[in-house]
Amino acid sequence: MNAYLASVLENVRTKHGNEPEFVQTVEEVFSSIEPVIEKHPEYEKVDLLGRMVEPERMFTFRVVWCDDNGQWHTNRGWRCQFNGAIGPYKGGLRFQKNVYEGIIKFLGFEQIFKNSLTGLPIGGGKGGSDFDPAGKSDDEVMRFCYSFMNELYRHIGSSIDVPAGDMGVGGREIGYLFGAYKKLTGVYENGVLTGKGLSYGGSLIRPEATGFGATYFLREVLAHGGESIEGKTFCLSGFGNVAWGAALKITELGGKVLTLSGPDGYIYDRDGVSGEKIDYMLEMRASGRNKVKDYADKFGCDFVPDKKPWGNVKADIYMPCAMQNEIRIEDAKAMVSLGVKYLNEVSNMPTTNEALEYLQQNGVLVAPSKAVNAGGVAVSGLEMSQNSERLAWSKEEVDSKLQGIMRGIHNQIIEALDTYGMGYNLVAGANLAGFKKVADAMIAQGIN
Ligand code: 2IT
Repeated sequence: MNAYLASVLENVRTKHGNEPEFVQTVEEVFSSIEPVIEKHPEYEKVDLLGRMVEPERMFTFRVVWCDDNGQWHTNRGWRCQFNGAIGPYKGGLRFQKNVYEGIIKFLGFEQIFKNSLTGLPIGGGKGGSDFDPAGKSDDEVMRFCYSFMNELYRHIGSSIDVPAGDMGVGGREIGYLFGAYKKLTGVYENGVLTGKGLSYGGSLIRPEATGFGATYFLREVLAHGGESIEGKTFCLSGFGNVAWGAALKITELGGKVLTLSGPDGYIYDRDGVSGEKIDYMLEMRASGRNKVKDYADKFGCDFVPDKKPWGNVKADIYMPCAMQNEIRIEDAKAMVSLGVKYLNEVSNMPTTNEALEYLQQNGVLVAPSKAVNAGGVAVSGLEMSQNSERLAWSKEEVDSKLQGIMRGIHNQIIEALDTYGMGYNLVAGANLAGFKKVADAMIAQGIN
């Protein structure tokens, strides 16, 4: 490996040993960008890579809230403003029990390159809390969100940092966060958050965007090999907003979704998840029970407890839509034995680096999450544009822009691979293309 690249990586490993997810994502990006670093020896003198792995700023804050029984609780909140070279920081907020600095940093780092790939002027950021939304009442969620914003409001703005949702943060939470921001600042600045409801500046297609975008990207990948979604079978994990959007678009384009999963296990529906069964995913999510078994009970299909579909169910295409590191080396081996040909990563970093390497070496075509799931943040970028122009685009307009953006990402990847004389390695191409634009902007702006 290039000596400069290796030394920065070694530094990251030493410094962030207690943040394995962050180290993992840096290793993944750095494993691809060697050709561009070799071509640009001037990067070392200005320590471009050392700068890139250090967030511009990151803060931690106390979030105190009161539950319905009058008991007070203290959680921790974070916002990481990782890289603002190409636009205001942009990225979601994750509310989940297991959130800590390493998760926020890994998501923030991924977000830099993902946002760059969209072609829109948005920098990379991420935030969240170790607040556990499971089983909380609406009122409790509202009090938590107001308290969270009580600190966050001083750090964000439509030209500064624009948070959105991620796991545990959906339309309801964004509504409360927006209400709190407006109350605290006295300004109706609707471009300060995205993923808003339609009645106060949200964009059509934003709820569907991540799943739709992932399916549009896959369509480009399949077309590149002369294939299509029609008639293909799919394994999905998760049953949240992202899996819902993907299931809608896959079925519309003639594919068949065989599985969904939850923390309790996975369902295997041989007839395919379609029609009212897709609508039911929203009901299951809204119930707050967080159990995918409810689907099997309602529609009478198989339920396998405590497992994921990976390596257990044969399908043409795997699309993880749940969380990081859900596909590990043993799953990768089982996938290859089953003859799965495509892994279209939807959730952020769903595959461990070891599993990723194994899959690529054994003929599985992997489309990386920073390209595949970029449709979500891209439509957030479109929401920002609509807010700043004080207008609202139709469903058709947003959807056609989203399709254009996903096609554009695939084209950029191909271009980067051509530039460096590489084959159809989507992981490398996405990293090379995403990185180069941010690098150029940082160099152009000098000491930053
Ligand atoms: O991971 C992601 O790209 C998101 N959670 C969406 C971020 C956004 O700003 O819409």
